[in-house]
Order: sequence, then C-alpha cells, then structure tokens
Amino acid sequence: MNAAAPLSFLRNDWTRPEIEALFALPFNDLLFRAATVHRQHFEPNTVQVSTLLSIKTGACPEDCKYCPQSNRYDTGLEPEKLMEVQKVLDEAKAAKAQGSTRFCMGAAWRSPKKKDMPYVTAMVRGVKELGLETCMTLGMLTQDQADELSEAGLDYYNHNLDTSPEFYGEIITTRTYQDRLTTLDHVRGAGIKVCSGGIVGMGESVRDRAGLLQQLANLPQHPESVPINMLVKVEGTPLAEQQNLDSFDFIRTIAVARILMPQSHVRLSAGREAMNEEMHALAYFAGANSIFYGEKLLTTPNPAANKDMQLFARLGIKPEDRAVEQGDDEAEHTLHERIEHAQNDKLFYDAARAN
Ligand code: SAM
Ligand code: DTB
Ligand code: SF4
Repeated sequence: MNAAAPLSFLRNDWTRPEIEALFALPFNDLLFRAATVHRQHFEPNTVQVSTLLSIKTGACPEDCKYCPQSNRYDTGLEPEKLMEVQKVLDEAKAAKAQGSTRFCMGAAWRSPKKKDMPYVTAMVRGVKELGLETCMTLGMLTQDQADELSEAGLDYYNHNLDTSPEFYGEIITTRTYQDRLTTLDHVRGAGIKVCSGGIVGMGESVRDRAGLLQQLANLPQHPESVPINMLVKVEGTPLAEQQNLDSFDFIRTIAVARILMPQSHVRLSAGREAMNEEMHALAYFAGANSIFYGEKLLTTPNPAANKDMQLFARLGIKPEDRAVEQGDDEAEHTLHERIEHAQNDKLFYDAARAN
C-alpha cells in the first residue's frame, strides 16, 4: 500500500482486510497518511470543544461491563435522579462562560421513558437558547422520541456502537448490536446529527477495532462525530483489571478513524486523564479534532480545562469557533482569552527557566 496515497473521497464500502492493512502500516506511514487526509478536510490546528454533564446518574439496568453506572456492579457511585431543568441550564451557562461551544447531556438509561421526554426536550430548548450546540445521549430511542428531540432543536445524538459485532457479546448482553444500529437509524431519520464511536482497551483484538470502524464508516452516512474512548478502568466493574492498552495502538485507532471518515470530527474522548501531553499531541496529529473539556466526564475525572488550554497554546491549536458563525462571539472571546493567558503563562515559564 502506498503510504502517501491521498484518500480524500468518502467511501461506505470499506472491507475488513483493507482496514486491518491500515492498522498494520508502519506507525509513521499511518500517521503521515492520516495527517494528510486530515489536512485535506479540516484546518489541522483547530479542535472542537464540548462539555459533558450527567443529567441522570447511576442505577442503570444495562450490564455494559465497562460502565460505573450499571446497577449490576458495586462501584460506590451515588445514584442521582433526573436533574431539574434549571440546574442543567445553570451548568450550561457555566460551560459557555468557560468557552465550550457544545453541551452534551448524558443519562444512565436503557432508553428514556414517556414521562422523561418533556424534561429532556425543555433542556434542549433552554440550552439552545443560550447559543450552545446541543447533544444528548439517553440510550435507545424510538423514531417518535428521536422526532420529538429533533423538534426541540437537538443538534447531535450520541449512541456508540462500542466495539465490533463479534466482540460485542463479551461486553453487553442486555441490548443487541442491531438495537444500536436501529437507534442510529432513528436519529438519522429525524434529521439529528449522529455522534457514534466506541471504546478501545477492553481486551478486543485489532480485528475488533477494525470491525468497529468498519461498521461506523459503512453506515449509509458517516457519523458527523466519532468519539474514540479509551477504557476508563473503574473499580467494581468487570473490566477494572483490564491490561493497559498500548499507547501507539490507541493512536493507530484514531488515525484509522480519520482515514476512513475524512469529514467527521474524531473525538479524543474518555481516558485522557491517563494520557500524557505527548500522547495528546500525537492524537491531534493523527486527526483527532474534538475533545470533552472540563474537569469531569459523566462520573469520572477529565483533565482540568486550564491544562488543556495550556497544551493548546504550546501546540498552537485553536478551539473551533462556532460562536462567530452565529454572530455571538462572547464564548469565543472567553476561550481566546484563556488561550492568551495560557500562552503568557508559558512565555513567563520559559523566561523563568532561562534565567
Ligand atoms: N446510557 C446511555 C447509553 O449507554 O446508551 C448513554 C450514556 S453511556 C455512559 C455513553 C457511552 O459512554 C457508552 O456507550 C460508552 O461508550 C462510554 N463509556 C461509559 N463508560 C465508559 C468507560 N468506563 N470508559 C470509556 N467509555 C465509557
Ligand atoms: C462518549 O463516547 N463518551 C462520553 C460520552 N460519549 C457520553 C462518556 C464517557 C464516559 C466515561 C465514564 C464516566 O465518566 O462515567
Ligand atoms: Fe447504562 Fe449507558 Fe452505562 Fe450501559 S453505558 S450501563 S446503558 S449508562
């Protein structure tokens, strides 16, 4: 395979051997190729930043082996019922003030109940009014529920395939792979943008990673957003003692996702607490161009916002600015101010070190 061959057109017919061959490329060839594709479709020094909030925590009836929120495992997590709408809006305001452009709300549900819908749609309406993009992840959706969320103005729905069809049964038994594909179909059918990805580091093989990416890339339309999570090992879950994933294998997964889905935002998602700055930098070079920003994911820690901003400054990365497109530049200003501060901090640090 020619490492430099440009792959700029969109395909939905990737075969597993083709994808496995990408994984098998020498690391530098794979990264060069992914970075080339990235540059053909995106401004390569721009990263989208989203904030995540758990609007309903724990006590989930599903048995996902990685998840601290399943009621099957004793992880010491304190369950919390659905948050009040106003409290969610207060959190969204704070996220906006921090410079986030998208607010993602997650609920530990198998699927939303009828009685929940008025609350979640009110959250979507309220968050949109603040000028933020909205994203939700609430479990499986019927077509009617997807339509209702779309009507409320939901921009993105996150529903992950998590892994390959073959490995899936080792991780989750309470809903099927087909259930997940059906929900994605309902989301697409409702005109909501699709956010779908998976988790690596659960003991799957390279073939499984290729299988996950094949499923995503061969959907009728690529997901607009593809979160690649590295397993966060939580005590009490069946995957708590899983072996650490090789860092380069994680970066390879990002790079292959970038090559397969050239126009999608590839999100460097859960697991960043366990990644050093060099690994973040490699992930951005390999084509990751979105992160969750702020101290907490749903229930587990995430790097401090300031730490991300300092790294952005050191790497010359700018946050993607959606605010300007909308004529509302308040959030953009905040983020640029934070980057400027971080840049000044770095100059100060470098000067102090030189003396
Ligand atoms: N309950 C809903 C569902 O699963 O459809 C939405 C929330 S669920 C927490 C969203 C996604 O978070 C999961 O599909 C999984 O990919 C990811 N996730 C959960 N726990 C994780 C962990 N320990 N490490 C990495 N990713 C995780
Ligand atoms: C996604 O792919 N990753 C996010 C988001 N979608 C909802 C969730 C990560 C959860 C990590 C474990 C936790 O904090 O509970
Ligand atoms: Fe429940 Fe979602 Fe966690 Fe699975 S991943 S146990 S569905 S909260």
